[in-house]
Amino acid sequence: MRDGTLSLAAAEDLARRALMAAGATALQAGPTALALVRAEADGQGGHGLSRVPSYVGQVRAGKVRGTAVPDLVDMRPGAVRIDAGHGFAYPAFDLAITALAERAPRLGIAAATIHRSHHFGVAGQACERLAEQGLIAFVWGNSPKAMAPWGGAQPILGTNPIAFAAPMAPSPLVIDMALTTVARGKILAAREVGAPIPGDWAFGPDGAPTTDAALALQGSMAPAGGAKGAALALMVEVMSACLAGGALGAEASSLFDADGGPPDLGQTLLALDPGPLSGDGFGARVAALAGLYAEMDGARLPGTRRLEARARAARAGLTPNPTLLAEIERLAGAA
Ligand code: PYC
Repeated sequence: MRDGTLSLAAAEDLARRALMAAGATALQAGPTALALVRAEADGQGGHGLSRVPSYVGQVRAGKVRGTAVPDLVDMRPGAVRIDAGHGFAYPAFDLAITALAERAPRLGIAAATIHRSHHFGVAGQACERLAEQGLIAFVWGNSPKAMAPWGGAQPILGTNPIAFAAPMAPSPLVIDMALTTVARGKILAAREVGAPIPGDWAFGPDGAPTTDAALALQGSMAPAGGAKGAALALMVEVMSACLAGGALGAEASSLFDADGGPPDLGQTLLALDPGPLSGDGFGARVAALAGLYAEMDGARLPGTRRLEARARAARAGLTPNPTLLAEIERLAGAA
């Protein structure tokens, strides 16, 4: 380490050791540390190393079962159901990705649901890994309540991210979005410094738009795209909690603290082989579409900034906030 800068391998090792010191097995800690470091490298700090202290607290409290072994049940040739066992989501995602990468090319299409699950971080990561293997992928996952239905005032829907990826040269096209206008972390940060928030980020407890961060945190997050975002969040709830058999966002415990029982969230992955469905023309059509973006001044394909951040992190390493780094080192027994 130099000036608080860590290589990606060192950051992964540190996060893994912090999780294992709390009681997580290598099977749980390994994929979790890797996913957090990938998120951090991709510029998604809210799903990155900042999660280590709260993950550690949840393992210590038993809210996350650090010894869980995800279990896959074959329901149909193209349908698998995975029990994450109240462990971290990432080992269950590894199992799902391996199963879909084998089944979708053979069957044309395959799906996996994950239940008794937890925070799954950057939704696009799983889709990207499937797209790297030549598959189109979708992921839907619910999260604890943060957003009211359109017209209502009480939050019952989560941020409910949806992600999509497709094979494309030189890197897969990845589209990944939570369905709130902004991440809750931005409102927390505004409250910390007593700053107002833009009027389209959140509603107060009375359902009216607010610029007061403290009121917003007692109310609900604004859906991205108004009524359409709220409707998409409902779709995600059906595709994840209902389809996988998990807790609704309205029922799930927080992903940030060690209070309450396991959040019991659900996630669904769908993989399609574009070859047979497109008469083998998919790659050429996607290249033509990407070409239209490349020719237009100012047009940016989704994911461009993510790839730039990733390349920078691979070259220069990660420089986490010094207080956070000291805390993770303490948790890992390295300081
Ligand atoms: O991006 O909001 C999000 C999210 C919630 C759970 C996993 N990702």
